[in-house]
Amino acid sequence: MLIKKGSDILSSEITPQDVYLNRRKFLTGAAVAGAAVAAGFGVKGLLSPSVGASAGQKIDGIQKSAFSTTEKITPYNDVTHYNNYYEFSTEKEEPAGLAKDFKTRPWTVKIDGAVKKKLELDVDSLIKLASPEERIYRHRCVEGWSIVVPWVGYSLSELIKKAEPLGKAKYVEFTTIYAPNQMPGQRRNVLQWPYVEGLRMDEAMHPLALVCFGMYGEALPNQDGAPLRVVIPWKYGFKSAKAIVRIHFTDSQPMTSWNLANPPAYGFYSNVNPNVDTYHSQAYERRLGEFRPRPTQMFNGYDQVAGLYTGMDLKKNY
Ligand SMILES: Nc1nc2c(c(=O)[nH]1)N[C@H]1C(S)=C(S)[C@@H](COP(=O)(O)O)O[C@H]1N2
Ligand SMILES: [Mo]
Repeated sequence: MLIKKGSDILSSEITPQDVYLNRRKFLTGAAVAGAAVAAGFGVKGLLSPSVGASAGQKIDGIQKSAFSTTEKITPYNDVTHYNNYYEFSTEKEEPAGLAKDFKTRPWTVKIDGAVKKKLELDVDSLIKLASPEERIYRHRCVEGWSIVVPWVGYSLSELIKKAEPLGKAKYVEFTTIYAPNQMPGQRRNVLQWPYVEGLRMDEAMHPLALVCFGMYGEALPNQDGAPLRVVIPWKYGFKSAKAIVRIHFTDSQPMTSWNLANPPAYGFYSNVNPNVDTYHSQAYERRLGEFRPRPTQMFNGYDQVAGLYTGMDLKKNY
């Protein structure tokens, strides 16, 4: 078997409150250590000028978006030191360090399958295809924590349109880079590699679906998915694949890494839904940095997507 049973994976994901609290203490320590390094070297990235060409670089000309929430933004240090990124580690504190030297340039994104125009785009030209917007979104992990992040990107539909999808393109599949020499997690069979996630075409075309290359006004840090990821705010976090190298259009529903690992826990749709418990109860969530659980909202509060699911039983199509 190449794939571990779902139960093996899930045991590493459970975050009881005591563990959570210890991690919070850890995060505070990490912030101090990070500050010391920054102070010592003055310039970010001075240690490895050839890698992560633009990680942390300021993005110019960012427009505000009407889709942004006015809720309190989660501190940068939490969002960059508490990550799910199994290509690097199943421990949330580890991707920040392990992804430090990950090479994000040169980087090509292939757009293919059921499209009129197959494209191979250098990531820096892809980024320039539309003007960057700041989208402050709630982001809900299926494990029960949530964050509010000022992502930078543009609607995925803008990119999809450039490839002119054919009528038979009913689904879109996103594939993360496969680079086991750089990604230690890919040398272990915790998930099927490369990481694959997917959306139905109308979901991908919804203006809320974001192709993302920055956050907090700067290029994405490696641990958050540099150089390019998607952010689908009404779905659980794992639908938002990081470090994408391929966008592929198909006529049938793609198999996804998480669904393969544990079908009862991770459905294809994975819309945030407090009424459907997957492996974890989904009724409440805890915002990073807060202690009082808050009720989870249907579609993570993004009611404007409800029309995509009219007539569907969302208990069956979890
Ligand atoms: N390639 C890849 N993408 C991924 C993951 C991953 O392990 N690998 N984890 C997912 C999960 S479970 C979550 S919650 C979000 C976390 O994004 P963040 O670290 O930027 O908060 O990334 C998603 N995208
Ligand atoms: Mo997640």
